[in-house]
Amino acid sequence: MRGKFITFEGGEGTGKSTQAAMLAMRLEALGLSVLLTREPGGSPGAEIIRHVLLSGAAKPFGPEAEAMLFAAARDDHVRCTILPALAEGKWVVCDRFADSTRVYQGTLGAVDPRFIKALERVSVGDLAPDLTFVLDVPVALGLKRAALRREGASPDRFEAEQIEFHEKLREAYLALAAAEPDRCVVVDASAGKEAVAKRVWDAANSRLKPAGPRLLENLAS
Ligand code: T5A
Repeated sequence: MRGKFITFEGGEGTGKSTQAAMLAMRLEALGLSVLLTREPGGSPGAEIIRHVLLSGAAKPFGPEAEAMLFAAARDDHVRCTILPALAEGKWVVCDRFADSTRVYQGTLGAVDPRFIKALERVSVGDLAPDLTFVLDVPVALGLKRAALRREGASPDRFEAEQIEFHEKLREAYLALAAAEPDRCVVVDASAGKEAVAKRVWDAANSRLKPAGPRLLENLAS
C-alpha cells in the first residue's frame, strides 16, 4: 500500500525542520516506516542544486531561473527519493515542497502562475501531499529563531530579504492554506516545541489516522 506524504511549509524560522523531525519520530514510534526529507535537496543531485540556490549564486539570473532550479531539484528528489519511498509503503515527511515555489517564486517573485504550474506539472506530476502543515509565527519571532539556528553564520539568500518580504510571505502562505483547506492545516507555531508538536500530532491523527503495527498490537491486547 502506498505510504502517506506529509509536507511542512511556512516562512523562515517557523520551526518546520523541528516539527518535521518530531512528527517523523512519533510516526516511527507507532511502528511505521518513515522517511524524513527536505527541499531544496533530499537526493544527491538536488543537494548540489540546493547549494547553488542558497548561496545566492542564481539570484542575478532572476526569479524565473531560480524557479527552474528549484523545479530541477524537485524533479530529482521526487524521482529518486519520494516516489520510491511511497511505493515501498513508507510515510514521507518533507520539510518544504512545491508550495514553497508557489509562494517564494510565484507570489513573492511575481513569476507568472502559468509558468509555475508548468514547472510543477513536469517536476511533480500527479504527486500531491496528503497533508500540508503551514506553520505560522509572527515574522520577528521567525527571524529571531532562524538567526539562533544559524549561530552567527550569515543569513542565506532568502533570510537576507527585507522585513516586508517576510510579511508578504506569511500572508501568501495563509492565503494558500485558505484556498486548499482539505489539504492544508495552519498551525500557530509561536508556542514551545512540545506544544506545537501536540497541535501537529492532533491534526495528523484526525486527518490521516496513522495506525502502525505497534498501535494495532496495543488495541488488540
Ligand atoms: N525556497 C525553498 C524557495 O524559495 N523555493 C522553493 O521551492 C524551496 C523548496 C530554504 C530556502 O529556500 C527557499 C525557502 C528558504 O528560504 P532552508 O535552509 O531549508 O532554506 O531554510 P528554511 O526552510 O527556512 O529553514 P529554517 O531553519 O530557517 O526554518 P525552520 O525549519 O522553519 O526552523 P527550525 O526548525 O530549523 O527552527 C529554527 C530555530 O528555532 C528553534 C530551533 O531549535 C532552531 O534553533 N525552534 C524553536 N524555538 C522555540 N520554540 C519553538 N516552537 C521552536 N521551533 C524551533
